[in-house]
Amino acid sequence: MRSIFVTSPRLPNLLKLSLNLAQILRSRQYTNDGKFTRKLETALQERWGAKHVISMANGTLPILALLGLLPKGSKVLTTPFTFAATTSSIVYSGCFPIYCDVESDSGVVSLQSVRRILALEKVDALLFTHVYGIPCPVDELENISLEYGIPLFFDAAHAFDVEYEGGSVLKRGTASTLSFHATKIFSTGEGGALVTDDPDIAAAARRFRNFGLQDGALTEVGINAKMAELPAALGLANLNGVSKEIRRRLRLVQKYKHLLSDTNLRFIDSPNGSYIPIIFPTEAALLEAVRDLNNVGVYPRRYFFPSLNELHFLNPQDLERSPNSDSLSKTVLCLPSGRNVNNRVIRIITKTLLGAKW
Ligand code: T4K
Repeated sequence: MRSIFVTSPRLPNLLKLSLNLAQILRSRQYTNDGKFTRKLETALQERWGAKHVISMANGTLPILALLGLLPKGSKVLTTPFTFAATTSSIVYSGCFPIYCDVESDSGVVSLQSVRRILALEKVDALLFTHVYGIPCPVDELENISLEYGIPLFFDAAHAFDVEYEGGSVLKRGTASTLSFHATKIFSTGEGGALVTDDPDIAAAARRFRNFGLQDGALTEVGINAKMAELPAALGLANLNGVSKEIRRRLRLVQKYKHLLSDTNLRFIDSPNGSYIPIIFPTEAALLEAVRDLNNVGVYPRRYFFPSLNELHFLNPQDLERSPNSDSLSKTVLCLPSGRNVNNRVIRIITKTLLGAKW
């Protein structure tokens, strides 16, 4: 069997992509707010009913753009069960991460933990991840954001097309960020975006991604975070297939669940199938299963390991421990969901898991 990785990108509409590429090459405009990046931004705005979608070169840059709005030294309440980019961006921006714990069954932020920390410490902003696309408790967090007068940012890297209370979850809070990396359900190769209804944040993000330039004049410190035309063209050729891809992945989950129903593995349900996470009873069981899967050429991934509060270079300031994040980071494994995962591959994976000695 060919190696099976945790994911693989869906192929774009090749005819559409070739036509897009030909246009870009003929126009000789490769970047700097070109036709295809603008077209992609408009398509995404319409898709989610969002006022502003600002494309960027990857999904880390929009987080940096938001944190750059805070004074240096700000304290940002966040969770340790997420990809390194969420916390690294806080540290990189000269701010301090303060961790609260997550829910034990989903990995999204625990409201009780947020409340406990806020009673102990003054924080300047909230940054929470919709882990595996599962919406955070958005309503309650918006109330907390209002009550404390602090911005609420969502790292929505996994939450493409996720709905919350009848609308896109990306429109909630002060702003959300997305990743369009090759491993995501919608991909531009590398890419990302900031989504907000706030015109001032949108304008600041546009200046941030273009060296701090506004209308040709340098107004502040910025960097180069622009998405180029080629990734935007790839995204536009991918966009029509995303809903189908989400449905395909959700069907895969049902098959995995069915074949593993007699085990004590617990599934975490991702609303858009961006990941297929399962929770093992112990870390030893997970490691055993990974070894057995690797032996048959299957490479699942430990998203997210370790719990980020354990990394000293990320300046952890734990006001309380994060037992649920610690436990999930040790016991969650994401199963393959890529295009090459067919019925035969699922049977091999589930048979291997069933046969493992854990
Ligand atoms: N916030 C959150 C919550 C995030 O999860 C992420 C990124 C970010 C922020 C930052 O967004 P970006 O700046 O990355 O846009 C991956 C991705 O690099 C990263 O985007 C993602 N989250 C993270 C969870 O996972 P790796 O190190 O696991 O990727 P890699 O290269 O090992 O790829 C995994 C598998 O995917 C490979 O075994 C094969 C397959 N693959 C990979 C690539 C790159 C392909 O089939 N094609 C490809 O081009 O980090």
